[in-house]
Amino acid sequence: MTTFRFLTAGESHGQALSVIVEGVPAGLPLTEDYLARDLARRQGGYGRGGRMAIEQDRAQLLAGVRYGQTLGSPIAMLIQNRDWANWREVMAVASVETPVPPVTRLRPGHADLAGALKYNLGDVRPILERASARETAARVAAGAIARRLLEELGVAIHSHTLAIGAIAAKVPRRLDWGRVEASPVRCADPQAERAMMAAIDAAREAGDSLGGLFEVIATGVPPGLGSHVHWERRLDGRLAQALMSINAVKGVEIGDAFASARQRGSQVHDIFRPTKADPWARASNRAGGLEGGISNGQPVVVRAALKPIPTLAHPLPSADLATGEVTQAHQERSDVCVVPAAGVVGEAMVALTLAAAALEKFGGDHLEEVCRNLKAYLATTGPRKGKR
Ligand code: EPS
Repeated sequence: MTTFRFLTAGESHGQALSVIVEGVPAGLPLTEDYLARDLARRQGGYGRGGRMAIEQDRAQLLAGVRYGQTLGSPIAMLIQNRDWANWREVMAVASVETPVPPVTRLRPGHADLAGALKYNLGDVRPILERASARETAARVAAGAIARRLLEELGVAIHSHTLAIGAIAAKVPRRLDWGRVEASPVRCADPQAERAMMAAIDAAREAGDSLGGLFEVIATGVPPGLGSHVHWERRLDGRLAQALMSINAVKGVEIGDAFASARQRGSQVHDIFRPTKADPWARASNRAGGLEGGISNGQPVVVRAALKPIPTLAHPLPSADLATGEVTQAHQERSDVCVVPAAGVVGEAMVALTLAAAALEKFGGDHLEEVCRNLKAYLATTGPRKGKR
């Protein structure tokens, strides 16, 4: 059986990011323009730094697609780093006569120290280049392919900003995704949006950074993805890992997990309220569409908490990697707040996880086969009518 998987390569200021996505069924319509949409969404968001004015991310499809359709072979993509032109010496592939001075001032909160110790380095440059969230551009390109596949299966994935710093959004009952997409902070609440932008301005002025919370919602997810039978097949665990792997994410929540922990079972669990259209309809979705590590047919709802990014214009007290002496942390051009962009990356990671789980259940070599398998399965998901 082919497993749906992907692998990225690339340093933040190297020549390019590259991605290979494997296990995509043949016959899926796919274009570079489709991928460009999510890449542009990830580049946006109030609070980004100067780098985003340089980059114009576009994933070039190098292999695995012909005449606008996937072939079933591995798909290879390349995203050029425009900024590479300014980093040719620092990030030269071949050895150079006079290497640039090493970066030794450690940034608290960054991978600098742990990475340098682990890889036996006297320069944190090789660590920070790959630890950089630039890599998430490659994930978003891979995630767009997963999204394209999921669209064919009736699944839609959106995200929005719940909080930036101490500013929390009032989430309306019905989310207007058009409003979210038009919002500079990807927030559904106009009042919170203004306060969030002001908070970002204030942090920028103070040479500081801000974290926050985003939520990803996947609708149309069929029941039965993931499994209760082994810990690593549980879809909630797989989604948690996928989200936790996003740079700066330090917390993940499925549905209303943290609020539910403070309540009684009778207030938490989603009671059944059958309708004509759906015998398994629920009165609420506090479980975030997952029970027993399996999707239950309700929207999948996951949230992630980002710490404020650790590169600060007013650097924190730190230590020097070479001498161990107290110094100020390294300062590079950076972003002030990446929560809006992280939501788009979150969508990609959810898409990649759901696509893998969907292909495990409905997998086939061609899209038509996958759709046929899904349709046949859905025909069996009604009330059991005496079935044992
Ligand atoms: C990042 C630092 C900044 C960000 C970068 C992540 O880049 P630079 O050091 O070139 O100014 O803009 O994010 C991206 C380049 C991107 O595409 O998201 C970091 O240190 O993690």
